[in-house]
Amino acid sequence: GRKKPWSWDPYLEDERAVSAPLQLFNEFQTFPSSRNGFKVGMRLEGIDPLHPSMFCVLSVAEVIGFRLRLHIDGYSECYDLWVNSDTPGIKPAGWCESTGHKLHPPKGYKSNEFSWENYLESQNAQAAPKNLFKTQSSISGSSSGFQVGMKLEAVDRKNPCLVCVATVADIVDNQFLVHFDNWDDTYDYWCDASSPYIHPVGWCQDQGRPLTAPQGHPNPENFTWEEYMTETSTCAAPSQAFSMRAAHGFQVHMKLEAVDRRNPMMIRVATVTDAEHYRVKVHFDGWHERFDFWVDSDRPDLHPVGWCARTGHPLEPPPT
Ligand code: MLZ
Repeated sequence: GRKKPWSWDPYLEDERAVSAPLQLFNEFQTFPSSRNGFKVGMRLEGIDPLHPSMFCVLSVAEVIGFRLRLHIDGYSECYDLWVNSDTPGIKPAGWCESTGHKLHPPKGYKSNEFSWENYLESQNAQAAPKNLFKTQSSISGSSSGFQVGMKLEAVDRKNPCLVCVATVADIVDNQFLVHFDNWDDTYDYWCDASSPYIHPVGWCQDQGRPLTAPQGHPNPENFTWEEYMTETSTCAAPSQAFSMRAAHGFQVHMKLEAVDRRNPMMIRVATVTDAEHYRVKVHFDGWHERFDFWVDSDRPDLHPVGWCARTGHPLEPPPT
């Protein structure tokens, strides 16, 4: 006979499981209020995830439901990235120029010889219309207090036991780019004032924790902020600007839909199997525990039960 398609309701009943309540998800995780209007071939600008300080020329390579596969023009497909169509990391063609950001041109073009007009013509392509991009809901002053060049102490997300000397390197809407002094941009990350990974100057000292000095500092053991900020003529981000968010409310056993990081085209049936203040451990139902992973609870690749059905994306049921 024909197999009934998999669906959440009977599964939750059989498993005696609960779905993670909607209010635990943020605006980039919950059911979207807009449609995905992007079409394959459209061009746009956006952040290169491997170099978060760089804005690149992107093209829409695939559209599935609310999600997009983006290709970095001129580079290998292995750098393609999947995003939700409301990600703040993508901007319309011309955004860099109008906001004073450097646009990294497609491979083979020099920065000074790239123009959107000529490029679109040569590619016989269309720029993604501006109205397809989510406009920042919050007033763009909500990174208030943070300014480019200000210093802070930040967790190195690639080496999470290190808190390091860092600088606000860029600000877009209510997000800012954390850069580690004298390191390359592969450690950079975007966050907002409520991130639990950033602290004001002096935090490590107050906490009795070691602070990692800038790379190449002549005397890292005896680093002092006062000397360093004098030498570099910089100032500290004001401590009132930091507004660490409350811990998430996810609990063990709650069900959700999560992007498979090994194959980010797929969204799978998943369960929270452990939790910390700002992270959850995600297990893919029916898969071996070795595929479990810890992730920040606010990542836009975690979604409430029903998100795939609502947005027209396939959901991978547990293997039987
Ligand atoms: N083991 C690494 C640490 C890098 C830390 C960078 N922090 C911003 C290395 O030395 O490459």
